[in-house]
Amino acid sequence: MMRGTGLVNRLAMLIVAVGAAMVPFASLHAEDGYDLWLRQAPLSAAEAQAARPYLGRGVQVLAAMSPTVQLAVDELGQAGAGMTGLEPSTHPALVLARADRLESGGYPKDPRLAGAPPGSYSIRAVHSGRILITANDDLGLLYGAFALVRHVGATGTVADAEAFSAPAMPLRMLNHWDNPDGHVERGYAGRSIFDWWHLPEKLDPRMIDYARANASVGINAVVVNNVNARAFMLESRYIAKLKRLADAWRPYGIRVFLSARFSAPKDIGGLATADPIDAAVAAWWRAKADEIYAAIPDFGGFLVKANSEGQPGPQDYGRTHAEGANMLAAALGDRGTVVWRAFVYRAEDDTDRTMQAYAEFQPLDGQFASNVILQVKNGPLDFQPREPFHPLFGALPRTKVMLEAQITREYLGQATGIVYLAPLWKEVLEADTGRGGTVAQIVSPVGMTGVANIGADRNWTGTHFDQANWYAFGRLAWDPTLTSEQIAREWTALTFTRAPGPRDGIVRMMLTSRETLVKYTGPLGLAHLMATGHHYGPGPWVCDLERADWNPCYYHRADRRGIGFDRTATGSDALAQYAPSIAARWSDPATTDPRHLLWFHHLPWDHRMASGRTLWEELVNAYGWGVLEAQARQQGWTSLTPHIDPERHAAVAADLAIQLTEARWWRDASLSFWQSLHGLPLPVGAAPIPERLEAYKARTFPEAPGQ
Ligand code: GCW
Repeated sequence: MMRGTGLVNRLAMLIVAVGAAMVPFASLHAEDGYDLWLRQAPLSAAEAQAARPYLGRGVQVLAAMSPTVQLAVDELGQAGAGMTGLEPSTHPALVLARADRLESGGYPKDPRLAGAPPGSYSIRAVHSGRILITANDDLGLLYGAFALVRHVGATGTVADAEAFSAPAMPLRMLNHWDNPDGHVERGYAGRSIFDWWHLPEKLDPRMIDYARANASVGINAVVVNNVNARAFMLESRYIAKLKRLADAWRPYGIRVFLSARFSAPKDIGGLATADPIDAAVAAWWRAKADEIYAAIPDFGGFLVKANSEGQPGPQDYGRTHAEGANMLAAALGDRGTVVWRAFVYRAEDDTDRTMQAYAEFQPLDGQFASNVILQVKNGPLDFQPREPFHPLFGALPRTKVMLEAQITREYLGQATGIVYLAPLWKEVLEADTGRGGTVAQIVSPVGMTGVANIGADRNWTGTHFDQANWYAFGRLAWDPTLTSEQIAREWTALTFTRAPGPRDGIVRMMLTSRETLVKYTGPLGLAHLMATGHHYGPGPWVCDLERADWNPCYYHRADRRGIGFDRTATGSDALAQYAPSIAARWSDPATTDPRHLLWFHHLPWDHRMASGRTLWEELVNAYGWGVLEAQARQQGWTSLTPHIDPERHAAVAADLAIQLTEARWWRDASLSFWQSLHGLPLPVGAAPIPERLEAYKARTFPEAPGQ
C-alpha cells in the first residue's frame, strides 16, 4: 500500500474537507472550554434581533414559581444576554407553561403530552408569533428551555424549533468512579470534582455548573462514588455531605445514588457478619436507608459491585446475587432502587471470562425484587474498543436491565486525541439480540448509565473533544434513535462553530475517530491487548500475570500458526449464550461480522480474507490505516486553524500529535510482536518498524494516571 504524503493529504481532505473559501464566522477569542456546549456564542446582529423576543428573563410563565421553573427562566435569560447581547425584549414572545395551566392563558392543549413520561416537553409556535414551551412537570419546562437554547445555538434561529420530546429511558445516569480522597479510578481529567473534605459547609460553585451541564442533556441521576466503594461513605458525616449535594442538584432534576460496599455492616456497623439473610444485617441496612431518606427524601438508591475483583458480596456467605440485592432492595422499599452490577467474574473459575456474567445471572432471571436493576456492560468483557454486545441483553426477560457504558476512555486512548464514542454506543444500542429486540429496546424501559469522564481539569474532561462524549451519552440516553452524526453536528455547532464547512469537517473527524483507534490498537475483533494495571499503551506480549484472564495472551491466543479466541463449539462455546440465529451466523468465519472475526475465531495467519489478502496482510493493512488516519486527522485540524479560537485549537492540536505518536507505537509494537511469533515478513509497501520488539517491551509507565 502506498504511504506517501499525497495519500495522507487526500485522506485529510476526505476526513475534514473544510473548503478553501470558508471564512471564520465571528471574531474568535481564546476559550478554555469550561463553558462546555453551554458557552452560548454570540449570534450575528440580524439573528440576534430575530431571536431577541424569545430569549430573556421576561418570559411569560404559566406555572407556579418553583426553583426548577426559576432555573428555566434564568437559562433563557442567560441565553438572551449571551447570544443576542441585546436588552431583553419589552414584548417577550416566549411562554413557559405547565400543561394544566395552558388554558388559563388561552392557549390550546398539546395532546402529545397526555400520558407522556416525566421530563417530556413540547415546543410549539402558536398564534401571534409566540413560542410555547409546555410540559407536565417543572423539569420538563427546564428541559424544554435547554432544548430551545440548544436549537438557537446550533442553528442561529428559533425557526423550526418546534418539537415534542419525551425521554426514551427513565434513568439517565452517570457513575463516578471517584474516591473520597479525590483520586478518580480510570479518570484522566484530573482529580475528582467532589470536594468531600469541605462538604457540607462549603459547596463548590462548580457543583452547580456540573448539575446544569447534566440537566442540559437530560442526565437525571448521579452515583457520586466509585463502585470499588469505601464503607465510610455510608457514615452519618457523609450523609450530611451528600445531602448538601442533593439539595443543590434537586432543582436540576438530579437524584443522588451511592455506591454501597456490601460488607458495610461489618466495616462500619459493628456487626460480625454481612450475610444478607442475617436479620441484624437486614435491620442495619434498613436503619441506614431510613437515616439517608430522613436527610434526602428523594435519594435514588444504592449501586453495588459485589463479588467481583475482590469486592465483598453475598457469595462470601454462600448466598446468591439475587439474595444480596433483594435484601438491600427491601431496606430501600419503594423509596429507591438497587442497581446491581453484572460485571462479575471469579478468580477460581477458568471458563472463558466473557461467559461468566451470563452463567451467573441468567439462571437468576425472575428472582430479583421489582426495585432491583441489573446493570450490564455493553460487551461481555470490559469496555474494549470493540466488543460484540453482551449476551445478557435479551436473556433476562423477567429482570430490569440497564446498559452500562464507559464514557471515560480507559481502553480507548485515555484522554488523548479524538475518539468520539457515540458510534460505539450506537453499535450496541442497535444490535439485534435475536431475543425480542435491539439492545436499545430492551434497556429503554429502564435506563442507561455511563462511567463519567469528568474531573477537576478546567475543561472538565481532559481534552475538549471528550466533552462530546459526555454530551453524546446524555443525548443518547434521552433518545437512542439520534444518529452519531446528528449529535456530533449539534455538539460541534454549540462547542466550536456553526459555520457549515468547518462544522461538517469536525463532524467527519469525529465520526471516523473510534474506528481509527480500533484499527491501530486491535483490528478484526482483537481485544484486551493493553499494558498491565494502568492499561496505557500496548502489551500483547504480557502473559505472566497471576490470573490467566488478566493477560493479553489469554485473549489473542496467538502463536506461530494463528491468532484469535475460538468461542465456537470447538472452543469455549461462548456463542451458545447468544440467540440461536446469531450463534449460527457467527459460528462460521465466513458469515461472522468481520469486525468481530478474531473475537470468535482462531484462524491461521494465512487465512484468506474477503479482500483477497491473508489474515496477516489484512492486519498489517488495518494497523497501517489506523496510523494514516490519525495523521490525516491531525492535518485536517491544522486546516481548521482560522475557524477555531487559538487556545482550544492549540490544545486539540497537541492532543492529536500525542495520538499520532501513540498510534504509531501501537502499530509498531503490535506488529513487531506478532512477527516474533510467526516470522512472516511485512507485506511489500508496509512502513518498516523502527525499533526492536525488546525496546517496545521495555517501555514502562508506572506513573500513568487513573490506576
Ligand atoms: O474496567 C475495569 C476497570 C476497573 C473497574 C472495573 C469495574 C471500578 O479496570 O478499574 O473498577 O472494570 O467496572 O468494576
